Amino acid sequence: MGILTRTAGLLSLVALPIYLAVAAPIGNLDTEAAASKRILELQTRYQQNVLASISNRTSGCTAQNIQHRREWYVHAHPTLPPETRASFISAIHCLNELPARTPSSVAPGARKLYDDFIVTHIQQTPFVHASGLFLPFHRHLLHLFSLALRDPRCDGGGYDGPLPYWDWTASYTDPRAAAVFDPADPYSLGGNGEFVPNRNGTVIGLPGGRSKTIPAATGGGCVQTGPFRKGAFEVRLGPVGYEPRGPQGGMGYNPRCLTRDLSPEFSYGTRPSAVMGLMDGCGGELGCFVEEMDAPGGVPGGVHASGHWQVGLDALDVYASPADPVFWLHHAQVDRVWAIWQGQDVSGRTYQVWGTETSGNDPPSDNVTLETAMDFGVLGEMRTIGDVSSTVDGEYCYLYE
Ligand SMILES: *[C@@H]1O[C@H](CO)[C@@H](O)[C@H](O)[C@H]1NC(C)=O
Ligand SMILES: *[C@@H]1O[C@H](CO)[C@@H](O)[C@H](O)[C@H]1NC(C)=O
Ligand SMILES: *[C@@H]1O[C@H](CO)[C@@H](O)[C@H](O)[C@H]1NC(C)=O
Ligand SMILES: [Cu+2]
Repeated sequence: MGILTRTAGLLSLVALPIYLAVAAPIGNLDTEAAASKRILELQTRYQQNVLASISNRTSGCTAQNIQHRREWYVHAHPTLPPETRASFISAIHCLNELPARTPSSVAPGARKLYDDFIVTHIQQTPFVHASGLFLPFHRHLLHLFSLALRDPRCDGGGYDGPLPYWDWTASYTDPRAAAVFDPADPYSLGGNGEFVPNRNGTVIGLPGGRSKTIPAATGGGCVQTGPFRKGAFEVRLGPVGYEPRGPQGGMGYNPRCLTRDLSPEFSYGTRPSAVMGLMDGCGGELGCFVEEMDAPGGVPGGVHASGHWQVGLDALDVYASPADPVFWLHHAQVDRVWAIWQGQDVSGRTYQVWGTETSGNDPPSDNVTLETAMDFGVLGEMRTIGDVSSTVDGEYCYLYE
C-alpha cells in the first residue's frame, strides 16, 4: 500500500474518470494482460484434463451432464443472460424471506433462511479460515447454498442454474468498474455504499486475536442502488468482525442496510498476476497455494482476503461476510482458482491435503487428513475433506468456464 495506491484513493474522491483514478497503481499493464491470458490457458487445460478424467463414464457425473459455472458478466467471457441473473437475485431475496431453521437459542437474531448460512459461517470461522479446512469448507458451503436457491417455495421454484462467479481479476484496477457492482444495471448485485466523508478506518478482528485497520475508501454507507439497496434488502446478523459489534456477539437481532466501501486500493490484490503467482509460483504444492491465497489482503496480499477487503464493510467481516450476497460469487471465484490449480494434474493434486484444523493453528491442532470432518450446522450433514476434494467424483458435478 504505497504512495501510488494512496494517490489513487485521493483522486477517486474528487470523482475523476475511473481510468485516471486507477492509472497510477496499475504498474505494468502488459504483465497483467499476459497473466490474464495465461489464466485462460490454464483454465482450458483444467477443463480438458477434468473432462478426460470422466470421459469413460456412462453414469454419475459425465461430460454430458456436467454443470458449467459461468462468470457473472464480463464482456469478453461467457456471460449470464439478464433473466438468469434476475432469477439468481430473486432466489436470494426469497431465502431472505423464508423462515430460519436456526433455533433462537443458538442465534436469536437469525430470522430468515439466509441467516442460517451466516450463522454456520460465524460458528465455523475459527476453524475454516487460514487452516486446512479453508478451501474444502467453502466449496461445500457454496454447494449447500446452490441447493438452497432451488427452494420450491420460491417463485418459479427458485434458481436451479449453476452458481455464478465474480472474476475479480477483470476489475482489479477499480471494483467500481466491475459488472457485479454496476449501479446502472438492474441485474447486477448493486453499487457501492453511499459515500460517507471523514470516516475512520474499519478495525477488523482476525482469527487468533489479531486485528488490522482497513482505511476508509470510496463508500462507507448503505448500498443505494440495485436489488440489495437500502429498503430492498435487510441484514440482521453481525457485525462480528468489526466495531461496533452487533448484540450477543453478532448473533443477536440487528436489522440494518447492507453496506459497502469499494476500494480501488485492495482490488489491486486480486490482479491477474496475483493468481498466476499462485499457479506458477507454487507448482504442485498445496501448502504454498493455500498460504498464498489465504494470506491477509492488500499489496502484497492474498487474493481471498483482497476480494473481501475491496468490497468492504459487511463483506469485510471475517465472520459474517456472507451477509453481502457478493460473498457467493467471490467464493465461487476462489473455488474456481482452486479447481483450475487442481485440474493441472488431476491425479496428483485433487486429493492433496495441507494444514491444521484451526485458523492460524491457534490453538494448536492436528494436521487435517482426507477423513477430517467439517460441520455445517443446520445447513446439512457433516462432510469430510475427501468428500469435497473433487468437483466430479463425489456429490458435485461442475466445471468452471
Ligand atoms: C477410457 O477407456 C480407454 C479404453 O478402454 C482407456 O484406454 C482409457 O485409459 C480410459 N480413460 C480413463 C480416464 O479411464
Ligand atoms: C474516529 O476516531 C476518533 C479516535 O478514536 C474518534 O474520536 C472519532 O469520533 C472517530 N470519528 C468517527 C467519524 O467515527
Ligand atoms: C503436520 O504437518 C507438518 C508438515 O506439513 C509436520 O511438520 C508436522 O509434524 C505435522 N504435525 C503432526 C502433529 O503430525
Ligand atoms: Cu469464509
